Amino acid sequence: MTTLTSEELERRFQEKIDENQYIEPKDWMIEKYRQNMIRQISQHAHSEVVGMLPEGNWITRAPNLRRKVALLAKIQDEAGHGLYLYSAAETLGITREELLEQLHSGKAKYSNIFNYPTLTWADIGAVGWLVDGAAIINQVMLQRASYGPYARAMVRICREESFHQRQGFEIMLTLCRGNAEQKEMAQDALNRWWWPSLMMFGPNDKDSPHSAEMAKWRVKRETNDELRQRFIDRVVPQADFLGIKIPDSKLKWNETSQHYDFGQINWDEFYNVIKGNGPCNRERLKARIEAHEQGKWVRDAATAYANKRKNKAA
Ligand code: FAQ
Repeated sequence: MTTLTSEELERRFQEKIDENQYIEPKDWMIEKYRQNMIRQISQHAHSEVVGMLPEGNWITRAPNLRRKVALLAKIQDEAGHGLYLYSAAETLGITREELLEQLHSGKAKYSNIFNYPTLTWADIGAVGWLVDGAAIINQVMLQRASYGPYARAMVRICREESFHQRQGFEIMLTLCRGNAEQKEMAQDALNRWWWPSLMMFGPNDKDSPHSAEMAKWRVKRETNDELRQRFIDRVVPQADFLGIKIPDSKLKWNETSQHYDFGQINWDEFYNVIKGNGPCNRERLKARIEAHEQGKWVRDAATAYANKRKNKAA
């Protein structure tokens, strides 16, 4: 049996990626790739789970039964996304307990967007329309990410997110076709969610430390700025259709580039939020930790039941 040198293993690893083959859990991989996949997949999982909180806030106050059922279903989908993604991260050799510990201790990040409050029912429309809309644009790309379990999880997640996006847009449409006060609520939600949604794509390419490696490993097949631009180009006509105004005085169609030009993103706000100082960071982490503690009896019961079955089978 020939033993491959680490250079040879690295060369074969990169070749596989360049040929668009998936890297699977049992395959040899560069340690830095493994660590970065754990970072990204777990942050993504945490985002799905923390992302349930701002919407959960409105389940009891949804304006009618149909809205309540759709919102409940959407939030349950997000829980499911979190679970697929935690499972995908676990295939890289980290345990669920370690992943949760990283979230609860504040070591692991989750998306900036979930640190903003949902103040009115229109915010539920804006979250579906803009937040899920941004998530889909990023995740459609990730369906072709080089790590097999992550890419496959993305396929189902994208299908569900597209229902979420339409659910949000329909809420916005209903409000915009309603009375003046309802339309004002929709406009106010757009004003507050627009800029944080643009930040979801991450820093500008020139300030994105992980982009070069993630592109080389074909996790990122498009850059933060390219995806952000696609989102803007897609959403502006939708806002026009709704009859509400995107809060950016610099927003303008550019005939030459065939894209919308847009104003400066407040990156100080972004870094402040992801460092833990956004409007709701503390509240979100507190809610997650409490939910984890209150769920201990369920985990204990499931473990006791699994042990009982194992002992019976032995
Ligand atoms: N929020 O070098 P880059 C959803 C951090 S799912 C917080 O560009 P990268 C569904 C980044 O981690 C939404 N932190 O990093 C839903 C890094 O810090 P680190 C979640 C951010 O990884 C809807 C530093 O900045 N989606 O919404 C953010 O190459 C409604 C430098 O950045 C995903 O997680 C941010 N937005 O690119 C659920 C998608 N952006 O780790 C409920 C998967 C950057 O060194 C309700 N993730 N940072 O400490 C990705 O595609 C990438 O990780 C990016 C960032 C594009 C987010």
